[in-house]
Amino acid sequence: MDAQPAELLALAESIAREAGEMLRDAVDRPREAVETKSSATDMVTEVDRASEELIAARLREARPDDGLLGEEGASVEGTSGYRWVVDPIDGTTNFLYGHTGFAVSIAVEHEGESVAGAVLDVMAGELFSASKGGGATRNGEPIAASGEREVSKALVATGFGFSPEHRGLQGEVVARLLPRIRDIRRMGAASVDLCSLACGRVDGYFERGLNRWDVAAGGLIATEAGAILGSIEGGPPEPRSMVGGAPGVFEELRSLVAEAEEKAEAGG
Ligand code: LIP
Repeated sequence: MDAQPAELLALAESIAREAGEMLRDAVDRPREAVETKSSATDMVTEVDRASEELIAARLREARPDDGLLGEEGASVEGTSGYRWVVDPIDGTTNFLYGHTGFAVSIAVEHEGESVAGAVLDVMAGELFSASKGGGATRNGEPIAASGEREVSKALVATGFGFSPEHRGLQGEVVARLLPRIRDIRRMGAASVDLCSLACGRVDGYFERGLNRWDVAAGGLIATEAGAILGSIEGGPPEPRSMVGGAPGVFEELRSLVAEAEEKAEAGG
């Protein structure tokens, strides 16, 4: 059944708040990883699973014909043309260590494109939201990407994958970029990085090796706030190759990242 983006967004926000309350309670209790996934440092907790179960149950109640893709295994085909894409805790390592900067990320796609999304930065109490064509907000107030126009003054967020063999190269890319930009921020959750880009807390962002659930909501929020997103190679953004920037720095930053990767891979 067709739905207005505003209705879908309200549902995403409401469920993100409820899941966020669960996480806020859980962060004050003993936490432990119950399983690792792609590597020994790619961890999952019972709270990741409980959060995804809660979100899936609320979505099933409200939109039983929609599809669902969740990081921790939730998967429903659906028949409505809408699919919900969920990261029940984005920044699981932050959550496990009691760091700030973990989030609930809930997006809904229509025919493969995000049409509404909400990211709740739990410890900051900041709910970032956007609907396609409707702009982006933080706690209901409009947000916009920064006006920075000089890459040398750009504050850039990034993240690293879990596979040891890739992390060395990713570290080399950062080392090559550092003299060319203001500074790097590694905050630990792609959705929070993208929302930071959306509200001008960073001027740029890049990362390789993400998944759809990491970027489905934050990517919409960033573009609705006026940021530009693309792939490091120069095409449209994709989870495996993501770069974003304020309009004044995007293309130069993308080019710098691509150049740094090429030199790092060549051992130059
Ligand atoms: C995280 C991403 C982050 C990346 C981390 C991790 P998770 O997702 O959001 O950008 O750098 O390594 O993959 O695993 O916490 O949901």
